[in-house]
Amino acid sequence: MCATCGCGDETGTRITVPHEHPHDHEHPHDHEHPHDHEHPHEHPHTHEHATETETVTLEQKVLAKNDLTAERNRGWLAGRGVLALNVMSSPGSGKTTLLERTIADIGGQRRVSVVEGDQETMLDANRIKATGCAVVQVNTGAGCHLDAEMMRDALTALDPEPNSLLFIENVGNLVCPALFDLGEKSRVVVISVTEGTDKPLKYPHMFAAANLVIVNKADLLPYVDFDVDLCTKYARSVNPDLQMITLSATTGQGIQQWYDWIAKQ
Ligand SMILES: Nc1nc2c(ncn2[C@@H]2O[C@H](COP(=O)(O)OP(=O)(O)OP(=O)(O)O)[C@@H](O)[C@H]2O)c(=O)[nH]1
Ligand SMILES: [Zn+2]
Ligand SMILES: [Zn+2]
Ligand SMILES: [Zn+2]
Ligand SMILES: [Zn+2]
Repeated sequence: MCATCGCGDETGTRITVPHEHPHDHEHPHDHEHPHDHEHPHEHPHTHEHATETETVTLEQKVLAKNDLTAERNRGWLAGRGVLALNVMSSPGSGKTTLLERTIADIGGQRRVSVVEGDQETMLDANRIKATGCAVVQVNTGAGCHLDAEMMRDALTALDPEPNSLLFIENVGNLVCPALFDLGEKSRVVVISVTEGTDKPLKYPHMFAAANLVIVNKADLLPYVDFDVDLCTKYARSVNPDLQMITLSATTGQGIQQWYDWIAKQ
């Protein structure tokens, strides 16, 4: 677990048992039933929440430092005319597969390089390397996201060519990566049709911070219960400006929309 973003820290955890009787907080029932509510309610108490306060302060400091480094990265990239796209998703939704095909299809027209993020292994970097593209792998160990310092070090190691295209494949995780600006131009979230229509509602921060959502594995739509229109509606309920593209990284159906989107960035 990662100490910086507070995952694994239980102070912010809420446990709510859904129950059937909508009430206005008067609780005039005579039985005892301890429960938590989704909505904020008063609980006047006199003890200090020292630990919570410290955690919040530390998190704010970490994020402020991250954002400063991210701005430096952004300047560094802009100075070279490098277009950086941060690609995020849950594990296995198809980020590396999409990048492999993208490099094969448009790598001839424009230089491409890749920063690969994973907790362990060089597997993804090796897959990208096999396409002939420059790549660095960032292994985060216990960490669940890339941060701006990792990005800075990766950029130094990669040294992308002026006016090239840089893909950042973030660690497979729909939660923490949303918090960390890396200095990228745009954020792309990949979800696949096997994950369920409700992902944008369950991981709203990720979708709120995105510029584009790719619904991948469209070739599997006939076999799974996934509603693209409803997913689009959910995604736009957390971020009305979201662009949505449905495609298949393996068959290539719909993929031209992705290349058109990149060309417009
Ligand atoms: N049917 C189908 N399978 C796909 C598609 N894209 C990827 N896959 C498969 O999904 C699996 C995971 O794909 P990856 O590209 O490794 O996923 P990833 O998002 O890079 O995974 P992590 O790096 O572990 O987060 C592989 O077995 C792919 O072949 C697609 O469009 N259709
Ligand atoms: Zn985490
Ligand atoms: Zn009640
Ligand atoms: Zn991958
Ligand atoms: Zn984290």
